[in-house]
Amino acid sequence: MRTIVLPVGPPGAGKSTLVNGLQQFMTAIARPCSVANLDPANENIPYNAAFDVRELVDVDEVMEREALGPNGGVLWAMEELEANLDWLEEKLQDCEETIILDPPGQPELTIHHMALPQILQRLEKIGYRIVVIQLLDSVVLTRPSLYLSSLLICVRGMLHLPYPIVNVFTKIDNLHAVGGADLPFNLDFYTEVQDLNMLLPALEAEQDTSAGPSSSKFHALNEALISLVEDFGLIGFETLAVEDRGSMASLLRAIDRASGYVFAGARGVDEEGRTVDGEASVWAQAMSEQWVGKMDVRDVQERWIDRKDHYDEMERKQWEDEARQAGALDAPPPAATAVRRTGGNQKRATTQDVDM
Ligand SMILES: Nc1nc2c(ncn2[C@@H]2O[C@H](COP(=O)(O)OP(=O)(O)OP(=O)(O)O)[C@@H](O)[C@H]2O)c(=O)[nH]1
Ligand SMILES: [Mg+2]
Repeated sequence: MRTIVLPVGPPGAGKSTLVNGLQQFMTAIARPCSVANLDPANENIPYNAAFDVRELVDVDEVMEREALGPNGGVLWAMEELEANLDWLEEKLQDCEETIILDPPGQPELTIHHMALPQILQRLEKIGYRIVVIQLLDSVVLTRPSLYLSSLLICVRGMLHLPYPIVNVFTKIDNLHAVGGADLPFNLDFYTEVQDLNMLLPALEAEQDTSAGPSSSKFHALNEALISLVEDFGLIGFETLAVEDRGSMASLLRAIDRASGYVFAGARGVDEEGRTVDGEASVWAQAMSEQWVGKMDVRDVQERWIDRKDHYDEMERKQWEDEARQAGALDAPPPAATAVRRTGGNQKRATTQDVDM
């Protein structure tokens, strides 16, 4: 069955970057995919687009004609796309089995505006399987109120776009730089949406600072929101550092699970991950069925938060090594060692339990 993968999320969450990353990654593992731009205001498209909504609608012309601002212009343009679904269907017909779309970031589209749900409904009706990827910048983890509102965005998104969904905290490689080292809980607390009541003291402390003495009225609201999210049973989050191959592989696995895509076999890849028409790349083999693929969130924490500098340095040395093997450098590389750490939910203090 043909699958449409649709990353959604606020402006700047990383949709276009992910679309580009998926195209590069899937090309590297010899898996056919098409990507297309659905954002009429997208001026810098980093990927190779199979089609582009700007062929259908010019947002500047819409703004001028309808006397709209940039936001209204994009929403209007999405309505024009909805009114021209035959155009979209025709374009999709020429695409590969997996199609990744890059939509605009207007929050209205995933909250109450009807163009996107109507478009997806029609595509589902004619046989496409839809998978939504809800992207949120991992900076939201650094403030309890941002984290809670992000959970509400996810819940709202699931109601508006009722398809299999993969929730993702993006830019995890940037989290350390924006305060990730000071999080009161380990990463799995946030990705697995564990006992949210534990957030209450930090939430109230934050509200005391920003809203003053009247903030006590928020107590009941906080509790109600937390119980709403918990009752809804939000399943959890993947993490993504788009330039990290392990992270991309792990996310692609999650997307495949959500879409029911059976990897290999039907893709013309033998047991060794060797494609029918070419040599197997390392990643084609790595992504073959034998590979477990899912990144443990504790490893993600280790890599991107607790020991980021150490791993960055290790990776730099690996690249140096690869460059040397390719004949571009002279001196021998220093030894690199893999590390992994185990532990529970409580925030782990430092790096002492690392196996070196
Ligand atoms: N460090 C880091 N930066 C990222 C990552 N993903 C995206 N970014 C950066 O985040 C910024 C916004 O990314 P985009 O992909 O343009 O975001 P978008 O969701 O498409 O934004 P709109 O199209 O405006 O809605 C860019 O500067 C990206 O380089 C990531 O995994 N790590
Ligand atoms: Mg974009």
